[in-house]
Amino acid sequence: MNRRRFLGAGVAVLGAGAVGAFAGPATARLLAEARPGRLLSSEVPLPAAFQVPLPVPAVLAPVRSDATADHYEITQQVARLEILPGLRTEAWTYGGTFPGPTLVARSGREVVVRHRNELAVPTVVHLHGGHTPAESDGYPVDLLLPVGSSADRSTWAAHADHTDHADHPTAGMAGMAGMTGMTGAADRSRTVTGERTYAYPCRQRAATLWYHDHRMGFTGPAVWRGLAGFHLVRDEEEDALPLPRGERELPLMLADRSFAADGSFAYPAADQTLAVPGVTEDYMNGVLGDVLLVNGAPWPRAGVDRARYRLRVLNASNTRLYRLELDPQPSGGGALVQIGGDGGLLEQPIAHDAVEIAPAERFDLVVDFSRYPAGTQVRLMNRFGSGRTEEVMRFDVSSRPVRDDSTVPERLCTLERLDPAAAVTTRTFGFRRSRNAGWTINNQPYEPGRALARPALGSTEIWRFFSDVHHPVHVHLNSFQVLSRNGKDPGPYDAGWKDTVDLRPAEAVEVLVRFTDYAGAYMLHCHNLEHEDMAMMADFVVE
Ligand SMILES: [Cu+2]
Repeated sequence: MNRRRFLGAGVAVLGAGAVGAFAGPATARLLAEARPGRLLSSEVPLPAAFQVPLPVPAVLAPVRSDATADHYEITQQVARLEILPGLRTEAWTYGGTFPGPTLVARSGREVVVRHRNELAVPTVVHLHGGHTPAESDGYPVDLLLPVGSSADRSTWAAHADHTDHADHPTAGMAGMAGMTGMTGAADRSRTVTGERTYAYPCRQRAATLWYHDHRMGFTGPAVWRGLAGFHLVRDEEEDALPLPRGERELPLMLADRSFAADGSFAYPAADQTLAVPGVTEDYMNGVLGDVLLVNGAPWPRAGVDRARYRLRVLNASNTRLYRLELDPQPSGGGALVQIGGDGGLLEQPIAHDAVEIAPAERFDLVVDFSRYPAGTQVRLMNRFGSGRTEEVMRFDVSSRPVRDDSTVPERLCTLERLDPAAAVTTRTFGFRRSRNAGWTINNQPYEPGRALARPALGSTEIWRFFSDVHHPVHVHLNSFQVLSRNGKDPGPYDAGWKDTVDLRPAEAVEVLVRFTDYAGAYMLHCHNLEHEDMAMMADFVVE
């Protein structure tokens, strides 16, 4: 698609938007409560809640291991899954399942994943939260073209292109190397056909990461159709803690989806052939599904012992924000004991009654079900939802006598605190809808190769993000620490190392980030996937 068409789409949306681009103070107050997205209703009857057991994604076995690395292979393929009972849904999957298989990595041991693309569309794999060299980070035009599609590269290139060069046969790939601001470090000749090997050195602490599609302009529909999975990193520091483990450690991928009459995933793409990025006007502020899936199952239930469980909660929804709360609450409250966030363990646990989680954020929570009488049915609620979207899943507390040796120590680890005085500069990034260019950062729609920042390798900077409406802001390469929210202390969900921070309407959040180990072109972007696809991304180049 060319720039003219893209801008045209943006203008049409602005005309229809209920939310103004530059809201005044009164509007801003109204927006402070508003959450993004529009509900897309399914065309099939929704199943009753708590009927299907909670699935746990299988852990992928390496195809081989050597002294320094574990090697994996994943085939991206269409699979017909039974997500709603009695219906078949064609999904785009990693390895035939949704979520994809869970990779379990050891800190300091390299993970090498060979992805083979047997889908009908190009893909890009991003390891979210990974501390990854640029060439394996999933830069959004580093396409992995479908197997056997080499003769047709120019078609895919045009699909990925938001620029004026769409009529040029190499647009979207190597052709972008000629664009303004392109550096040698961001050589855009990394499109390949059939297979790509991503290498993750994994020089990072234990944390809940996830991998998902990141193709420019099409991340929303690709993730919606199923391209997401867990990637856990473990280390000795965490292993030494007496946390719940084994069957009492559950990854929970939250994702809302909608279904068409034939059981397929419904998604309001501007162009159902996915030749043009973005969604129809009504869904410019994001797509909300009316079916809540946990690990790919609608409103599942899980039998639990009267014991502590570690719940690694990931919000893999395109747009939906959740306020998670247990119902009933155990007497005394504080049921959701947060032990970690996006970037791994917190220094000390934080007991929450409720946890607010924006797209792409992770909360590592310990829940002690022995605080409930045997037989209690404990619902995980989403207090930001209504009707069917207010319920997420249910835990059924068993009556069988069990042993639980786990505890949550008062001190979980020693966290390095980044020092604001060490910051060499402060940069400001405004996340706003622009009058003439869709969703933008500093009024600029995304253009590969145009860097909005060039931090020096090894340096620490303060990045200040501000918003018009809700934007969950994600920075690649390094985790950050939240310094302030609206000039005040960080909020209750900002603790520890994070890689995604939720900006509420008309907020300013300052984070401290240190750029380590790898030079090259990386991204910062909104993780509302519809905003991301409609150009709310920017490059930064570490040099
Ligand atoms: Cu956004």
